[in-house]
Amino acid sequence: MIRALASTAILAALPAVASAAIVIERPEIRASLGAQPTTAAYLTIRNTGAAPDRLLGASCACAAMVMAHRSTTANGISRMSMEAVVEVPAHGSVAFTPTGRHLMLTGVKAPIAPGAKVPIVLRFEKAGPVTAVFAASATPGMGAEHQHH
Ligand SMILES: [Cu+2]
Repeated sequence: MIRALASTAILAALPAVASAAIVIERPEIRASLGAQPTTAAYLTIRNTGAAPDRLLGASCACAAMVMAHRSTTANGISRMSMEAVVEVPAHGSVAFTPTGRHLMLTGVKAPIAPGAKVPIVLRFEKAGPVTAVFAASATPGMGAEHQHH
């Protein structure tokens, strides 16, 4: 009860900025197998507004933690680093794909089956919380690796 009241107060305190400026495209989550405690999600964040915005965090009821990660490859060694803040330029977009940025879910509470619909809340500095429903695919990121413009 206290928790419900507190979150209502937080929502009410958010500035009434049009969250319509942020559009989530092609949300997709990699199905998790068995007791596998981590998985990844991919999407494109499009900012249709005239001002830049920033992704400050994400959360999912399905996992203990959701983080923005970036994979980079240097000298044949790939590594992952966490990005606390992801800039989304005005009239621009940021792609999370299997070869670059991704949302990393850790502490996944139950297996995510192919075809499942998983809501993830993305928290933006200006747009506030934006919920997108991620479709679970058994073949993660297929097609997303090829970016068409
Ligand atoms: Cu990662």
